[in-house]
Amino acid sequence: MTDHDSFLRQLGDRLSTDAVVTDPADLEPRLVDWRKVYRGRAIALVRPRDVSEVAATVRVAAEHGVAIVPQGGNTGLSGGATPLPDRSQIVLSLERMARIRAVDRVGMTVEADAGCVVEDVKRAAEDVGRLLPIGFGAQGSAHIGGIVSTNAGGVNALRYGTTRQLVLGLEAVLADGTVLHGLRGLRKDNAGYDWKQILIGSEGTLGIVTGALLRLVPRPRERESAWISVTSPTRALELLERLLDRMGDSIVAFELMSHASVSKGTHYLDIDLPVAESAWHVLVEVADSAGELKRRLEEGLLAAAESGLLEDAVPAATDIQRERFWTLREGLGEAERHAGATAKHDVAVSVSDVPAFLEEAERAALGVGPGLSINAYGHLADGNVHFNVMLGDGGVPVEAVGRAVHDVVARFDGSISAEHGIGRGRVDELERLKPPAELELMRKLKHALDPQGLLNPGKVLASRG
Ligand code: FAD
Ligand code: 2HG
Ligand code: ZN
Repeated sequence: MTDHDSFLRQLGDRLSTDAVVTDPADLEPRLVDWRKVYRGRAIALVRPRDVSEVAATVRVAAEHGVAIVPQGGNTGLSGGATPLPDRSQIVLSLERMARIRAVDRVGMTVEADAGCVVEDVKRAAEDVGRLLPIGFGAQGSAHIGGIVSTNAGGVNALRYGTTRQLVLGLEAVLADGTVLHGLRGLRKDNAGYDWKQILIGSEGTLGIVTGALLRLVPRPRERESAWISVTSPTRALELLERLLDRMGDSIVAFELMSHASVSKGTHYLDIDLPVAESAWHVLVEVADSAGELKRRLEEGLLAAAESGLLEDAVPAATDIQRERFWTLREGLGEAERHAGATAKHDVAVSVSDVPAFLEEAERAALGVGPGLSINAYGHLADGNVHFNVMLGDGGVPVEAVGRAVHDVVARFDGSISAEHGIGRGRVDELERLKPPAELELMRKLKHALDPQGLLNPGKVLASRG
C-alpha cells in the first residue's frame, strides 16, 4: 500500500460517503483554472459535509504531509485555486457546505456556509428587502468562501468597500485542525486582535473559511444606470468628480472601459453599442431611496454634457436595458478570453493617477515587443485598472510584459493586485516588488499559522518545502 493509499483510506474512514473523489474524470475540471492558463495534479477531490469534516481532513492531511488546496467556485483569475503540478496535495471543495444559515432583517446580516454561491446569498437578502452589496461578473459561480479568501472587490466597492468591509464574523479551520467559531455579528468588537482580518484575502494560505457572517444594507428603492462616451480617462475622472458633487453617496459604480475592450464585448456578446463609437466609455450606476432618481441622474448628465465633460450619454430606459449594459460590462473578461491569449494585470493606483498610469503603462507595455495591444478597463473610482495586454503572435513572453507594466505600477506606488489576488501567477512579482520588511512579516505570519506549509503551498508566497 502506498502512502497515498493509506492517506485516502484514513480520510475515507473519517468522512461521510462520497466525500473523497478520485475518479480522474471528476477531478479534471478541478485541476485547471477558469482561464485555462494554470494546470496541476491532485491525489483526490475532498468534499466535506460540515466544519468537523473539514477539521478531520486537515488533521489527516497534516499527519501524512499532504497539502490542501481550498477551492470555491473556481472562478479566480490568479491560479490560487489550482493545485501545483508537482506536489502531493488534495483539492478541498466546500461545495457540499452550501446552506444559508440565517438572514437577520433588523440586524442586517446574513450567515452562510462557505460553499454558498454568492448570487444565491444575494437573492436571499433581496427576498427580505436587504442587499448584499457585492457585484461582479462571476457572482453566479463564485462562493462565499472564495470572495472572503480573495477579498473580492467588484463594481460596488466605491460605495460599499471590498468584501473585507462586509465581513462581521468568520468560521474557519486552521492548519492544525483548530476550529475558530467566530460567527459573531458584532458591529463593534475591540476585544483583542481581529484575527479574521488576517484570513480575509489570504487565498487559502492561512486557513480554510467554512462560514461567514456578512453585513447587509437596506435595499435601495431605485436604481439607474447610464452608458456614457468620453474622449479620455481624464474626462472620465472630471465627470466622476462632477457626479460625486451632485449625487454623492448615491453613486454605486463608476466603470471605465477602453474602445478596444468594449468592441470585443459587443462583438462576442452580440450586443449593440448604446452610444456612438468612442475612445473611452463609462458605465455609471446610482441607487438610493430618495425619489426621482432618474430625473436627478439625467440632470447631472445634462450639466456634465453642457460643460463638455462627455460626448454622449444614454440612461437605461428600462431594467432590461440596464441589465444589458451590465451584461456588456461584465462580459468584457469573457470576450477578451475568446479574443486570444493575454497578460493580465489587475493593478491599483491612486484614483487621480489613473490617466497618467494608463499612458505610461501603454508606452512601457507596447515597447516590450511586437504584436501586443492593450485591452484596458476597470473600476475607475477605485483606481483599479485591468490593464490587460493581448499577446498577439509576436512571441513576446507574458512575464516580460508583466515586469514592464508592474515597474510602472511601482513608480506610481501602486499595487500589482487590486482585487484578484497573487495566487500562483504573481508570486515572483510580489517577491520582486513588495518591500522586504512587509514580505518578511507575511512569511512570519505564514510560518506561525502553517508551520508545515501545507495550506495552499506556492500561492501568495513561494513555497519553502
Ligand atoms: P476560487 O477561484 O475557487 O478560489 C480563489 C482563491 O480563494 C484560491 O486561492 C482558493 O484556494 C481560495 N479559497 C476559495 N475558497 C476558500 C475557502 N473556503 N477557504 C480558504 N480559501 C479558499 N474578482 C473581483 O474581485 N472583482 C471582479 O469584478 C471580478 N470579476 C470577475 C469576472 C469574471 C468573469 C471572472 C471569471 C472572475 C472575476 N473575479 C473578480 C475573480 C473571482 O471571481 C473572484 O476572485 C472570486 O472571489 C473567487 O471566488 P471563487 O469561489 O470562485 O474562488
Ligand atoms: C472585471 O472587472 C473582472 O471585469 C475581470 O475583475 C477582469 O478579466 C479581467 O481582467
Ligand atoms: Zn474587476
